[in-house]
Amino acid sequence: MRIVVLAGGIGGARFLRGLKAAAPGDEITVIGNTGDDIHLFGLKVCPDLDTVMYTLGGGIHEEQGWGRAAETWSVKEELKAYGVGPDWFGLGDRDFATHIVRTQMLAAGYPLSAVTEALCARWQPGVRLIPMSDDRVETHVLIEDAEGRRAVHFQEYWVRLHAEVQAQAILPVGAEDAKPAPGVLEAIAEADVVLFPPSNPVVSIGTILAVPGVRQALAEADAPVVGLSPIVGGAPVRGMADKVLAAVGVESTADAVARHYGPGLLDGWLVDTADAAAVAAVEEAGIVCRAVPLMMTDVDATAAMARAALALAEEVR
Ligand code: GDP
Ligand code: FO1
Ligand code: CA
Repeated sequence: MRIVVLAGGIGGARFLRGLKAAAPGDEITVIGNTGDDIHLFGLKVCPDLDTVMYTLGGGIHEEQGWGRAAETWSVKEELKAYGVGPDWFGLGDRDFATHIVRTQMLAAGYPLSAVTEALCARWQPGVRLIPMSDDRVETHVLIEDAEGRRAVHFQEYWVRLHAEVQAQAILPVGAEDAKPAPGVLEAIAEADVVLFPPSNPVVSIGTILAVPGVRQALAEADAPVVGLSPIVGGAPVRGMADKVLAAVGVESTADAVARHYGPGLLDGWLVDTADAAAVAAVEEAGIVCRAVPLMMTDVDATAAMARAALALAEEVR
């Protein structure tokens, strides 16, 4: 079976680990969000692609969820000694090597999709990981604080400002002129199932959907599209989904997120058992919905979620 997954970082990567366990013989293509990408110290950093690659390749810092295991910070300390910032974004020594290789290959003329494939040759994630686009897309967040009303890079909003200042709008800068990377539309058209993991609906999956052609390809695909709620009991399990959902006028509930995607996109939706009361509202909106445990506490629990998503896909096919 050919399974296509639209993924952000931690939520996407952890789900994929369970999906691989649940569907060992299947071909999994991951379309990764690149809206979190940032240029720092002359280097191109792709947090969500790296989180998927490191998690599935066994190199992730497990507790943190991003960055490398057994990381050291000499380069960061040396940059600080030079007074060269920004100091609010933590790039470790091991992680730096990834960004150096990526930036060098991009400068040599390789597109990001080819660079990602080359990086994955080392990590062997066991899935085909394709960036949503080879073109530069960067999510910015419109905020207003003591310094005035302005747009900041998503990483500045999340990592430096801790999403504490109210987000007024989410701007996927460059998305409207971006083309899907080679293989993205083909993978969707040829998929047997498309899954939305419990990734951020706005700044992860929403950004991928903002690339022209992706949403239409999903709507036209033969494959059923099934999603899993990142909102459990009225709040995100981790991260700032509640803040960015508010910025796009969507309540942080499992059913509001399903209705935000809508029946034109989603055929099926899984909510956590804590949100069983939301099932009726989702089904009223024309999306088949089931309540199952959705906490990714370990690979077994996550594999059970993946099996439930694949079973729902069969049911709605
Ligand atoms: P990010 O790019 O690192 O923010 O990761 P994603 O966009 O892929 O996923 C972020 C979302 O994952 C957040 O909105 C979380 O609520 C959700 N999430 C994280 N862990 C779990 C979990 O165990 N269960 C569910 N249902 N959602 C989770
Ligand atoms: N998240 C943080 O909260 N603080 C950091 O210093 C930080 C550094 C970092 C470096 C590389 C990388 O791939 C991810 C990193 N993240 C960091 C996570 C990153 O901000 C993610 O984009 C968000 O967690 C949302 O996806
Ligand atoms: Ca992300």
